[in-house]
Amino acid sequence: MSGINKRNGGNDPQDGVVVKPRPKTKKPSMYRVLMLNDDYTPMEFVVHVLERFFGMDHQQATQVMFHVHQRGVGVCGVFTFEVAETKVNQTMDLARQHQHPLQCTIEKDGDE
Ligand code: TYC
Repeated sequence: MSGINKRNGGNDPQDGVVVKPRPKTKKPSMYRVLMLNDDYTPMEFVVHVLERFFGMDHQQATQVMFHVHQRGVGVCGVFTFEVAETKVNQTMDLARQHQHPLQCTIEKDGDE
């Protein structure tokens, strides 16, 4: 027998098998940012926030604002936790500066 490491006469069926490496990465959990309706925040302010912090065009932002106005709550977007948290803080800080009671919250996205 040639070779010092052959334990089975050089007949191991796994010899030469190339195993595809499985990347040990996980997709990050995703989080929805929800916007809540209230009776006082002006519609134009909500549209402005959706454009400025959530990257929507005017038409999208108007659609989402009306959805929230009519249904009470709506999704502004789905992000990793830190991004979601930043957008919520930016929104609520600006609302506070303008003395609007606008609220948004984060919830874990169901389907990952
Ligand atoms: N309901 C508000 C109004 O009639 C508008 C509004 C929409 C406020 C969406 C908050 O998340 C909101 N002025």
